[in-house]
Amino acid sequence: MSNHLYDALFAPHAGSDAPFLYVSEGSTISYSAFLSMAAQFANAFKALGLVPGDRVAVHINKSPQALALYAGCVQAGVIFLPLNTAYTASELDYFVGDSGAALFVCDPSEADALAEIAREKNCALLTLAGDGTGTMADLMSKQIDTAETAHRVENDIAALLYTSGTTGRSKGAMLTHKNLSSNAQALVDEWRFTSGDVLLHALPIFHSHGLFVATNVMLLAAGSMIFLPKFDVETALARLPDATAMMGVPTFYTRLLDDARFDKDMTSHMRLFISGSAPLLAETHERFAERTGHRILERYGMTETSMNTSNPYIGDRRAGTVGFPLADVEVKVCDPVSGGELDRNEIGVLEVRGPNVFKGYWNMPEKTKEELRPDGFFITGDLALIDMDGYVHIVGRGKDLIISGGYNIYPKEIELFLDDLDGVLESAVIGAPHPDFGESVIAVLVAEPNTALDVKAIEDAAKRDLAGFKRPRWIEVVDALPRNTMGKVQKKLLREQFSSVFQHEAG
Ligand code: MLC
Ligand code: AMP
Repeated sequence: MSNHLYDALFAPHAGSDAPFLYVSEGSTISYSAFLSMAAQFANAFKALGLVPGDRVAVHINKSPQALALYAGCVQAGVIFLPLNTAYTASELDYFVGDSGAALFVCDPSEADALAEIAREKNCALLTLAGDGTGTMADLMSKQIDTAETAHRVENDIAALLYTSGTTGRSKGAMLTHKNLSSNAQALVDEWRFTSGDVLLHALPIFHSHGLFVATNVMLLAAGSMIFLPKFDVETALARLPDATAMMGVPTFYTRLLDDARFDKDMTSHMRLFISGSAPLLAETHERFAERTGHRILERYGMTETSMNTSNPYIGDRRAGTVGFPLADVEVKVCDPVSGGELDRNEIGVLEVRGPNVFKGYWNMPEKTKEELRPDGFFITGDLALIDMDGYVHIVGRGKDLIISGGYNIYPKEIELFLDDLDGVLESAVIGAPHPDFGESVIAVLVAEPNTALDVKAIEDAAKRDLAGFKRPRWIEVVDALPRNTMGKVQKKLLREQFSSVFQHEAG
């Protein structure tokens, strides 16, 4: 049976003994071994009674098995829903409930804490640890290693990726088989990936960057990946000599530059360094070029669209720009009020259209309508201009968003959480420049009348309920929030006031 994404990314590797994943030194997983694991997962889903279109939520550590579980979902036609490993139980409760997941796969260490959520949501709970053990692993190991591939067409949903929203409620972006296959193809072509490439893969695999940009591209190119559980400078430096390319968020590159061993000699064999998910400072781009002789190739994308633009592989990679639209992707800069297209060099909201643009938000037709125009253009919420040479510059955000180390944080979500705490009258959450994470989170709080705020209790509550990267790293208690004549909190003033609080934090 035909399955659009499986046929594009996985089926061509049947019977191939070529290396796919270099796990630790000396341990390699071939393409055929990987496909066998995927088929066992697909059979395990069937054994659990899952049918195409069901959602499988996963909250597990990065491992070859975790990646094979994604492949198994595609083969079985079930929708893959990966979740940030930093999420706490109270955050997970929403995703499992909203998606109506039929199966929730978590790390064994958290199975007890999540059992109640699974029971309430009427969803099966199985476990998979980073070392490949757990009840999901037990079930899959009992299955045969070939599976029937479920019939899926271009417009069927392959994955549901939650992205936070300005209203504080996360939205599940529905990504279709065609969204993912077309974007992988455009990137392989643009970046010239081939079966000779070895990608240093140190990104998490629960987001678009590590899962789709990195993994799907390498699958399509039939290349291989040095598959690291997470990014750390020591391991990256040790494994870099075996790689030809690397993808990362800007924090990866600033951390590497902070290490004197990272120099021309260490990188002379590399073909390509790619950056995205957050703005790469022009200064970092230049420092990198000076130190290594390589110009980092910066690209721009979003969960809802996968990748939209890229600096050129051949040609001028310009610092501070995100390059040109990818093949088949249209971009335009529009007036935020009228929606009319603006001229070159004028700043407005970036809109994109193409086969990469998602199908809409899960169970949120109204939200979908607000952001996806009837003619197919998606309103990104990013402020941009297109210069006279056609390069796109992301110059700011129309949406209230903080990006810390490549993770998005929507202030509204944190404000709703803080406002609910004892003694807090109101709060404003802002981002400030951070030398390691690019930006980091500040909470400005106002206490209820005649109340002394217990900041330690607030920190403890944040630790319990919020993923680590979302927690305010600086809390300030003030008498009142600055407001304009309309009563709106003037975050710009707060950003100015607290702009240097992280200045001296080490990377
Ligand atoms: C971890 N911590 C962070 C953080 N990551 N704090 C702020 N911002 C972050 N990004 C906190 C933890 O909660 C913990 O806090 C402490 O730092 C140490 O945790 P760690 O796991 O050891 O951190 P570290 O390994 O240093 O992680 C930093 C990082 C990682 C930059 C390597 O965050 C990372 O891999 N980021 C990549 C994000 C990414 O893939 N984004 C793509 C999104 S897709 P405490 O208090 O508990 O000690 C997308 C579309 C597109 O945006 O265009 O690509
Ligand atoms: P996410 O919601 O995690 O998909 O994050 C997408 C957002 O990250 C975009 O809307 C941009 O604001 C930002 N982003 C991604 N890549 C870049 C980049 N190269 N430069 C600036 N911002 C970026």
